[in-house]
Amino acid sequence: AQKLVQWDPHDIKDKLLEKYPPKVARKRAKQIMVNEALENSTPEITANVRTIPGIITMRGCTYAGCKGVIMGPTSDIVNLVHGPIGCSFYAWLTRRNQTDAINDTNANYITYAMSTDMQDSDIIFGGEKKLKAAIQEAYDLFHPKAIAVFATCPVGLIGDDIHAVAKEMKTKFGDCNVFAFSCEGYKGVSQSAGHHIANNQVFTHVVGDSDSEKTGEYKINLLGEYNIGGDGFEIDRILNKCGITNISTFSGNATYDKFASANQADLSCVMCHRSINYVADMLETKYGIPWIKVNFIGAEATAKSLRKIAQYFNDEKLTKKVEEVIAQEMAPVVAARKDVFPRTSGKTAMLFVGGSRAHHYQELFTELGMKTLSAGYEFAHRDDYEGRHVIPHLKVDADSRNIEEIEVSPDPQLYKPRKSEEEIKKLEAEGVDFKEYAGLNEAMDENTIVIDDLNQYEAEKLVELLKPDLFCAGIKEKFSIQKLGVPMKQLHSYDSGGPYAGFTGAINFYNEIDRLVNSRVWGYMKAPWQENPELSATYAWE
Ligand code: CFM
Ligand code: HCA
Repeated sequence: AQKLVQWDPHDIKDKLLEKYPPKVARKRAKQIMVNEALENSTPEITANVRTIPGIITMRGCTYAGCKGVIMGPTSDIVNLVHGPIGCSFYAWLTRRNQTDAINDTNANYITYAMSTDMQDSDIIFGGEKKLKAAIQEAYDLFHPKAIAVFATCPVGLIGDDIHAVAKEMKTKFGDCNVFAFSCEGYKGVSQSAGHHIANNQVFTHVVGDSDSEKTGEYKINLLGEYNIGGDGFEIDRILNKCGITNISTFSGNATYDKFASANQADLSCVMCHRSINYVADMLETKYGIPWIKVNFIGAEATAKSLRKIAQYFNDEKLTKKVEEVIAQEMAPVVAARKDVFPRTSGKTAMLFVGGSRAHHYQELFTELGMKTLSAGYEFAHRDDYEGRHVIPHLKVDADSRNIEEIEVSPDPQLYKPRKSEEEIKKLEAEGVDFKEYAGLNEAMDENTIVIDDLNQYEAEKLVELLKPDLFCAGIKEKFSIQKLGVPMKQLHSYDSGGPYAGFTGAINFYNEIDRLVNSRVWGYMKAPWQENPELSATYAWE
């Protein structure tokens, strides 16, 4: 196996910046961090700032974060895009968020791309009439429980009042909730602002609106799980086996009624902190539902998360059941790991994904004995890198028209669990940290390189310099990396694979990664630096 014998992360950082004009290099330097222990401080990374114009970023826009990420997986809400057709077309079934064909309302609009198809004349004379007509058409066709309206860039620029239209139509129908999102793509610096706009509106317009009572001994919400490649199905399978009732996932395989019932849970479990942590806080503040951090990516992490849930409920029957399930599910996982480990251990990986997977997937690579050389997020905030020591927040006003960045420190008052303080202290003394959240920097080894908002140029340069055995990112990176002779695994869409969550998911992942990093096909390819040795890296390999 290839082994890096010379590794100076500072030198790598310099080489990544070498070609930039001085001003760009200065800015990018703050977003490239060598993960090392400093004498008096920890290294800080700049995150959640505007991409420098001219750079080909891996990021998406605010509309993508709102319409695609948070609301995209909802099955029985009509998601209507107010804008030119391209915005709808390019968001059509690209995220591999799976749904049950049949849900509690027997309605599933997931395969549709619904849009007002704005034309030049609508941009000049205003598009509100067209929007009203489209909402009416959707209502007449489907009689849905809810219609959600999404604004794309031109709508904000011409000033259509989508909230007034939504309100008017909701009043007119009486039996259909209509609400809108001012999620124009240009707002904010990335998808992250879109998550916030979506979550705020769901909390304001939907949560608490269910008229049916949810039953179950241990009722949880699963926040920040989007059922990509069926991950959510696997997590639900495990939770059901343990006797834990997941009443509402935000938003994998979600239905209107599931969102609406979130206020009935005993506990919220946060999976993707980046996209949703504030909903957990809002559920706690308004309804007194405490929350814990979980992670179901990685078999060990899954077991740990199940134990954490059981510890929260502090119930002997549940603890026993959880241990039984873990023992049963772990047996085939361990066997699968034993099989691939001799072939995967010692291999190296790089992970650049949106806001939490670059961290979560390191669990699976660790289980395979693989080392992550470099990783980073597209749009995370500093708390995702540094843990819950800093909480930069986006403040969005009630109808999501204005967004503003504020930085606040963690507010201990926000944590008001139903358990008594004494009980909490006792459990904490036993090593339970209900709000445990380590950032990416803390999770990674010394002398690795953490990079925020990686771009196309730096991705190729990194591969050329460090020649990892595997590169993980999204579709825009897929083929440029493979042309360098390095296998590439999509950790957004999972290519056509998955699930990778939970126990069955871990086995799927082990086998796929084994095949990828040991395939001989890459050896037949010539990367540019192999064809032209003068391009070759100055690093020695053995
Ligand atoms: Fe959370 Fe996600 Fe992610 Fe994300 Fe995304 Fe995604 Fe992602 Mo793509 S919510 S931050 S905005 S885990 S869509 S399911 S894969 S970038 S790392
Ligand atoms: C998004 C969605 C995305 C894109 C993935 C990719 C996803 O950010 O708009 O670039 O391959 O997971 O589908 O992150």
